[in-house]
Amino acid sequence: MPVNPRRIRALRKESHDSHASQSSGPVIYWMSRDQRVRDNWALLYAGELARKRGCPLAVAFCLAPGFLGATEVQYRFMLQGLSEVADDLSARNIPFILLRGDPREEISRLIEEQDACALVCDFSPLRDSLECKSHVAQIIEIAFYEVDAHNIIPCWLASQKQEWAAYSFRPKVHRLLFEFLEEFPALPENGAEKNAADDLAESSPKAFKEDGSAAIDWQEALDWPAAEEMPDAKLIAPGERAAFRQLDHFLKQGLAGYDKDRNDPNISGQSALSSYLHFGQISAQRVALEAARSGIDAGAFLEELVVRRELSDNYCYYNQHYDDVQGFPAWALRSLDEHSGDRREYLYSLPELEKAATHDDLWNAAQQEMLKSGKMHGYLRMYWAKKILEWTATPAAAQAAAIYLNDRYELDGRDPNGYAGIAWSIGGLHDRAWKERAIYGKVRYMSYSGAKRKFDVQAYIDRWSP
Ligand code: FAD
Ligand code: FO1
Repeated sequence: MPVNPRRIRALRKESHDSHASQSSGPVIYWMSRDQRVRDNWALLYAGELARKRGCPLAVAFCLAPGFLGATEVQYRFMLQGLSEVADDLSARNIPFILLRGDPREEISRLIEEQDACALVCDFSPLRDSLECKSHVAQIIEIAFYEVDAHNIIPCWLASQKQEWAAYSFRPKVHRLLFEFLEEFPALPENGAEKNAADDLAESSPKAFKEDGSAAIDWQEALDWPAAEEMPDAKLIAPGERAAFRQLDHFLKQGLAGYDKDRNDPNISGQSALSSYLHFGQISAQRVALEAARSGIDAGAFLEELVVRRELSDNYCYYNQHYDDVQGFPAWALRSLDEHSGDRREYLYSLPELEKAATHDDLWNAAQQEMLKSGKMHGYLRMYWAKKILEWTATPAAAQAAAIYLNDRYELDGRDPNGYAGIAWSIGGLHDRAWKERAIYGKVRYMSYSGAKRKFDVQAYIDRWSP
């Protein structure tokens, strides 16, 4: 079954006067956001193109140091996942090429070196990623296609404009789910083109060790001083297989109680899939299919996984100010501005926040949870970001601090969900106006006493305080 053409858009059409149409090289899938072999529409489409053209398929990943403030911790998680990707591709005779440097240069050089006949990439709404692809599209001469392999409904189809809230986005999503929430076909092997693929693997930069195994030495690959961040962090296991184990565990143990338990930070009531989803180590569409087939009422979970998650992509794609205060809705920006002169009882510097050294033991515990596990509980992320608004000089400073900490310490950070979640907490994005109060204006407020009514705050503090 061919990939639904509505998932694909051409970033550069094939020009028949160029040498590209006679090229004998591979179709290259430039993997970035969707770092998996199973259930990957971009990889499936690249395979489809390769079969049609009778040429081999290869996958390239360009390791770009310092991506949006990520540290060694996140790179290690990502590279361990990529090592599994390389193994799984190798089992299907598909070469995996690990590049290092600026993708603008590295991808175009690879195309030339390999005499590639077409390029396929996955989709991200983030600025750097869009700019990078648009640059590559301008300098290469072969056909270049983008496939939204991250969202169930391609971001540009789900809505053609920025949606103001879940209520306006939800009906659009539900209408299109019928078409897009479909089962994935299996990925065929590089078959008749195997010899060409072997040649390509021989000549391409090595993502494989001398013994032929595909493991990536992340330390070697990173080649920059080890970061001091999160030295004792106990992180979840990386990779596609670990992601499937977590999904299985959640379907059996967590889904039935999700609606009730997800807001209690003392219970593992959430799916804990966000880091796997962020790095594309599991497909949201696979998670949605399995949840929908489980026979359990998955409505509340699918609302988060599909509507809220894809709404974040919608925000970042259509609002170029997704990470500054200009991205906030006008009512919130105006209201925050009116309260910009309000007295702040506490003012903390970024290092004080970073070290979890505030007067608020619940906030400190949430910050510690992030430092020690690479994942703060969802309920506390809202409280955490809102308190930063209360304790910094301006909403802009609060947003910048929240983004810095979120992107540096969360495994799932540097994601549209993070920029939207922070803009929701600090700037009223996708929310409505609430009762006006100091500093927050009409932006929704959250309090320590409110948290105490929801869950056992002391138990959480005892668990995460040093
Ligand atoms: P579950 O509750 O099991 O949900 C399943 C999936 O649905 C999540 O993995 C995620 O992909 C999606 N989802 C859940 N809640 C939301 C939401 N509110 N908005 C959009 N998608 C959602 N999420 C990130 O993935 N990365 C971030 O950097 C991030 N930063 C956040 C910062 C703040 C201030 C706030 C308020 C929220 C942030 N979120 C972020 C959204 C949400 O808190 C996390 O996705 C969720 O807690 C991850 O845990 P889980 O996978 O166990 O979620
Ligand atoms: N994608 C890449 O193509 N190359 C990278 O070096 C890279 C690093 C990276 C580090 C942390 C992180 O959270 C994501 C990273 N990604 C990288 C993935 C991807 O580009 C992003 O997830 C998307 O752009 C987010 O929309």
